Amino acid sequence: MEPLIKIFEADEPVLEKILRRKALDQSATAAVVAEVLSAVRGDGDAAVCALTARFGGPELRPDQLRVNDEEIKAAYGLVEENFLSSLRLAIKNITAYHQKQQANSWFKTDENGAILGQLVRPLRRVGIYVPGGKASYPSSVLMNAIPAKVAGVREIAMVSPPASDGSMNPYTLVAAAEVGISEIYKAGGAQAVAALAYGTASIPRVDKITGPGNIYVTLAKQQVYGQVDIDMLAGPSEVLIIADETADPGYVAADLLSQAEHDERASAILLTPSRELAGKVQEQVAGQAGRLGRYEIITHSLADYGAIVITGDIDQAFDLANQAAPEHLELMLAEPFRWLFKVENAGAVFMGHYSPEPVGDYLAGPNHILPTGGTARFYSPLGVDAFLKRTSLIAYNEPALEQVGADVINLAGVEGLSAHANAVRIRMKNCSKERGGF
Ligand code: HSO
Ligand code: ZN
Repeated sequence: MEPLIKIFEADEPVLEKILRRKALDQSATAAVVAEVLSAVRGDGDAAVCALTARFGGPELRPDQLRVNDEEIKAAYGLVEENFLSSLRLAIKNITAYHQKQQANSWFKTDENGAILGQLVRPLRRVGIYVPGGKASYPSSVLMNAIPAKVAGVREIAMVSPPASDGSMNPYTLVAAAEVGISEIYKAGGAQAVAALAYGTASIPRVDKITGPGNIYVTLAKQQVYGQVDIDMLAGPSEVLIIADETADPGYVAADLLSQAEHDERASAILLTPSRELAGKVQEQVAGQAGRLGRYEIITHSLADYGAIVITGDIDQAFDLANQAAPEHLELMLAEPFRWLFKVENAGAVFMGHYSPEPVGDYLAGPNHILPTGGTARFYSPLGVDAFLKRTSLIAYNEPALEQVGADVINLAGVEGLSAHANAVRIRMKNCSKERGGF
């Protein structure tokens, strides 16, 4: 029988496919998404409701799209007390972490008295997408909403797909209420993204859409980008572990499995120079997997996107990891801080033997909305900055303008823009205002 997770040598060409997952051809899905977007753009709420029903959701009237206060109150009655206390601990830690990301406006005056500065302002209104159905994650409510709140966003509209009976996941509703979100809509998929981007009678449009979703959601975000801003294009989750012989094979296997259970297309990779560890992890994966609830998903994802790779040394492991640019990078090494300088591309790094990735998924504090599919080469985790924008400030006075006027006029002259030159010349002392500055 094939092992659940295979062992490879670092130079095997097949690894290329696993380490650098290519995006699937999505043109057919993109065409469906484009139709959905244009339907919502044209018909607003009516299209949102019709599409919700067409894709297996409930029959809703436009006035039922928004979750009402009674539904939120009822949700509190459906969740356990220990969920609430764990959620509140997560909110506390995630808020404290993101508060450290707050950026301030600044001003500086130079020797001529010119003041330069940068105003930092929150976006006014954002939309957060929270998956429902098979992947319903209240934790993602916190990870979207808390940085937005810390940034000072005034209006947060949350969308999440309703169950087929029209109800919403109570844990998701309670998580939203706990972080102060009261504007929640029963809408999911590309139609929800379209409503947020273009606006409908019931769902006013937003300035930015954040949060992960399925492929329809991701492609919809891609297509509305420019109309609104988006955070990133998120794909299936990934973990890449670099381990030496000090790692506990049971821990390594458990962490690989914790990521593989997310999705058939999730990826879980171990890079290690220790052949002995590799063999033991392979055994542990087999031993632990059978006891897990999502065994089917795990076997698929490990077969296609799982690997244990024997590297020549730890340096080679870091080279491969930087090429893969994983969403989550775990360093199960004797001295992880000694190796940290090697990390170039990763969404989040988990250090040592007691930082399993799920602790970061839920409540350590950093965001779990992270770049996937190699995009950690250029994207950062979702954070407060995603909900802020900058406005530049220039405040010259007369002596400051005198000082640089000739240089502006020179540069404008080269560009053939005489009106630009004149806007400066007209203000300069040695230049007659009556003559309009020329
Ligand atoms: N590991 C996922 C986030 C998550 N895990 C939510 C559990 N719930 C992507 O970073
Ligand atoms: Zn997770």
